Amino acid sequence: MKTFYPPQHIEHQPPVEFWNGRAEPISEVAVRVDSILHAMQLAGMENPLPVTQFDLAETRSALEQIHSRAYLDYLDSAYDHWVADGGDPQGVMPFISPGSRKHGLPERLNGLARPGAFAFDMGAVIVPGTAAAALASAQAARLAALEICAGAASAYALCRPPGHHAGTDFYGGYCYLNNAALAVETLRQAKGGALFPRVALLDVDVHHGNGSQDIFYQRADVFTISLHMDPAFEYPFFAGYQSERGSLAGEGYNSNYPLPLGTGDADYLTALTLALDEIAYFGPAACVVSLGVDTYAGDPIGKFKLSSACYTQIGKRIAGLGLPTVFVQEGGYNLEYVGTLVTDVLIGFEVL
Ligand code: OKP
Ligand code: ZN
Repeated sequence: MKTFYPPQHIEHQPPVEFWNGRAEPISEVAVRVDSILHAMQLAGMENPLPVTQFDLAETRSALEQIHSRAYLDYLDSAYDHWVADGGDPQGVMPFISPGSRKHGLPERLNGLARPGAFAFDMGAVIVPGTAAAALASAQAARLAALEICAGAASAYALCRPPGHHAGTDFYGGYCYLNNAALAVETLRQAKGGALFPRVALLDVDVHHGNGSQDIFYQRADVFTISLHMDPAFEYPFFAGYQSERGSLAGEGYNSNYPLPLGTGDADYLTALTLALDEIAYFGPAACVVSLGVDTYAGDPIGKFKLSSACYTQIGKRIAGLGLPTVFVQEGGYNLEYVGTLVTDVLIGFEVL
């Protein structure tokens, strides 16, 4: 399958994140991409295509279908405003939140305060290269989706930074632009909506895809479904519960599978099978997979216990849907194994 990746990701290397009140080194590091590229090469997969020149205006207008303009403008200018108003040049991070939301946003918001209007945590630091990297990462997902529109059975976007925690107008958890949502929306827009009238977005990252859920929460044409660590115990805490089923027209078109910390292969695959049954019942014409491999037992931040043998199975079962599928990279932080776990899923899918 064709693979797209954004070489610009290398300019995005935030120095630190805050977690539990402590400054910690960031798990979402640039060498994750090298691990994946290396494993793909070892597995003899098609050469990944770098996303270099693309039409920024076109990508921006596609992104406006899933993010608010105010948020996209913020992301573009956050670093400059932050530094101009006295913020630490190491990177942009919220240190104040609006508290009461009764007054809307002020007309002119100080560059130091702006992050508080959009960031939901202190884990997605903005450095000078972040906006361009996020844009190229989103473009990789868009190109993978366009492959499917052109008739391919599958495509893979090796996205960095990841995207599933980015919502309509919020960001966090290493995510700035929602790459998978952009892939979904690209499929939906193809041929005036006629090519893929319904699309499923399956999120197998160990963390709940709160951004993806937010973007499609009121829509019936996109079924969002996520398997993840029970948010009562783990990040992102505020969303990912079973009771979140979608609202208005989207009621019934969001489905969450919070699973206990320590979940292993058997219980995971059982839940995945239920999720795939729900997707089949929805009857989509295509599927986008938010592919996180931080479910692995050896992952430094995920708290599931999947064995490395499970990933081929995951790929095979997803292939069982028989749908054109876009894989979009999310998490996976074991630098030694992230590459093979990802290629196991992709190869499992291809050689069903
Ligand atoms: C992003 B993705 C531990 C930091 C944990 C929050 C998790 C962000 C996950 N040192 N940071 O993989 O869903
Ligand atoms: Zn994750």
